[in-house]
Amino acid sequence: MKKISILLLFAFLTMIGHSQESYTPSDENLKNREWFQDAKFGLFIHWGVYSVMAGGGDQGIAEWIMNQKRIPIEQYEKLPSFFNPTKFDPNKWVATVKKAGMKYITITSKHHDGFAMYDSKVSDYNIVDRTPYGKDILQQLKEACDKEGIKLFFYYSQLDWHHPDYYPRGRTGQGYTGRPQHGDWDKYIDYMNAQLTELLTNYGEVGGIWFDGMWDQIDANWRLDETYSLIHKLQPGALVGSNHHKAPFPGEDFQMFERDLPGENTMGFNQTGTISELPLEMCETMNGSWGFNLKDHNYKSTKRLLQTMVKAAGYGANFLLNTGPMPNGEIQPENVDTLMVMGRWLDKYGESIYGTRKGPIKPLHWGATTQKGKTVYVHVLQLAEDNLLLPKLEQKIKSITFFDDGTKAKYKNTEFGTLIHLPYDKRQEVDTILKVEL
Ligand code: JFZ
Repeated sequence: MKKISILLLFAFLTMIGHSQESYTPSDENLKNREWFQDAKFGLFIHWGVYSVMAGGGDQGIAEWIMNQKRIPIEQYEKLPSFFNPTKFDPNKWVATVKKAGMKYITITSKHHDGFAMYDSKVSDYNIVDRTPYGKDILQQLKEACDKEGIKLFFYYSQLDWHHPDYYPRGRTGQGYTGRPQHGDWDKYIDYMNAQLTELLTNYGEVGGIWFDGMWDQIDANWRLDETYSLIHKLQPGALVGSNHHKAPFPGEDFQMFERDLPGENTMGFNQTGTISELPLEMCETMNGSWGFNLKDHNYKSTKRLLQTMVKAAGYGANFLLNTGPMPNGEIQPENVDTLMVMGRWLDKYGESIYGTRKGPIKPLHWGATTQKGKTVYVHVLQLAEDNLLLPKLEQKIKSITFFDDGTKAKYKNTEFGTLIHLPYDKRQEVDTILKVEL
């Protein structure tokens, strides 16, 4: 009997332990990568018990409030008892997402504060056990998503300011939490893998896992191999990505960029200039906060957000746009307005975004290009002159038309490229799109 169980254990370990260095994505995974690249636009949702604090009157704080205000665990643990989102309506969220032209949702299952927004059995620090609301948010959202064909991804923070075994501690969660100055790191990783197992077994087919927090101590023994193998074993189709701000590690299925276009580093996060061959995704906030912040009214214009989405598409990257729902469970009306404007734009111009890949010309100061088959979409976002010099394409141009009215554009081929005439009365405020047939 003992021998058999040891054998089984060994078989299990070798099964999950095989190195991600030699990871070959399953057919399903490859198919989902194509779906992901076609989808282009998703909603990022930062929602947790921190939403109750609404930033605490500080413009720059939201889901980080525990750490930034140095709130000890003992006090922070009161927040769940105030979390009662009576107006949460997952069908309404999903309807908004659909109207916005988004194809998927990525929601925080557990952020750095360690609080699980779902019915976790490996810890009672979760929404069902600790809030008056008492219901599993993820499960309700998944059901609403399934009805409407929206994919659901789970954000999961590897960094944890609550779990005592997250020790040694990293750059954050130090000194104020009231945790003992010792802990068993491996026990923490086991706990994390157990939570991931829940997320990948209790909610049907999951779009993928969006990791964050490794940057807290990048050199720790995260046992990534084991975690990534576990995910790929439980759901071979699920896409794994991580916000570690480095070139992708083996076992990851997409590469992400935080608040910057691929290759850019205006925020100081994306130290790697590497743009991998994997599917790409850029995440961005509508104001300056991820979680709900009562005082942050620094909303980006819809023009700016649409142009960022177009530029991202020009790099072949998805645009994951964030909202931080309010503690009552509703999405901020200002954010809904923004999403509706974007959705209307996509209703009209979606052909030039969905299902495309990066165009033959890398995004430049004037705009970006996307491509589908033999059609190149030239997105002119800003141009003072009434002529655009489109750098030389490898293939011969058959025709150039304005997307809006289908009329032919005048152009001539020069030794530097194609000079396209763009009269001012043909120009659009957000994006003047030309269809170039090859
Ligand atoms: C991370 C989270 O900390 C943040 O709360 C949010 O979820 C965002 C999408 O991802 O953002 C980071 C990650 C790393 C740093 C800063 C913000 N960093 O290394 O300084």
